[in-house]
Amino acid sequence: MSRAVLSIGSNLGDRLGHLRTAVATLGETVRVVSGVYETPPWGDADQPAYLNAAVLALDPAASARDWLTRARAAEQAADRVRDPQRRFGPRTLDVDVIAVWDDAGEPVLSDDPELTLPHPRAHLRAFVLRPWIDIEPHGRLPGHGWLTDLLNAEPLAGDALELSPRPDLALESDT
Ligand code: PH2
Ligand code: MG
Ligand code: MG
Repeated sequence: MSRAVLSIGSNLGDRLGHLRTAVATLGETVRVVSGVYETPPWGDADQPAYLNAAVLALDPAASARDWLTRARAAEQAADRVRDPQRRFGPRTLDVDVIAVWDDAGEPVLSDDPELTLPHPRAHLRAFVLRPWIDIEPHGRLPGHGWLTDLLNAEPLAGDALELSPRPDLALESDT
């Protein structure tokens, strides 16, 4: 299982610095990094705006679980503190495994509650799909279809208009 799309987001402290920590922690697996978007908070309005981006990572040896382990390691590196009372609340760094493909290019499907694949809410989140389109313009979300179709149709089309590209905030991989 070798290819993963990860969504990264931050809305506390040094937001860009935390996204950079994510890319640095994922290290050599990182192949492409999207642009950075400023996005209104989804799910819980009473929190600061997020910076969001997406990462395409490759590692022929990695299982789907390995991507989750790496995502958590990156969150730890940004001193993420989880608030069990506020599932969609503010965070220094969130790294979500959105989709994984195996060596044959087939999407990995999982209904494990700890790692559901594809991510069960990705098709509802413009802040996930818009950065992903940057790095895979012809990408598909397994089970849902073309990324561009999802983003351009309701219910996401309105949300997509509220995302602001931040070309002044570049996220480059050092690797
Ligand atoms: N993440 C959340 C909750 N709400 N809103 C935006 N704009 N971006 C996020 O990454 C985000 C959110 C929980 O993971
Ligand atoms: Mg998340
Ligand atoms: Mg998360």
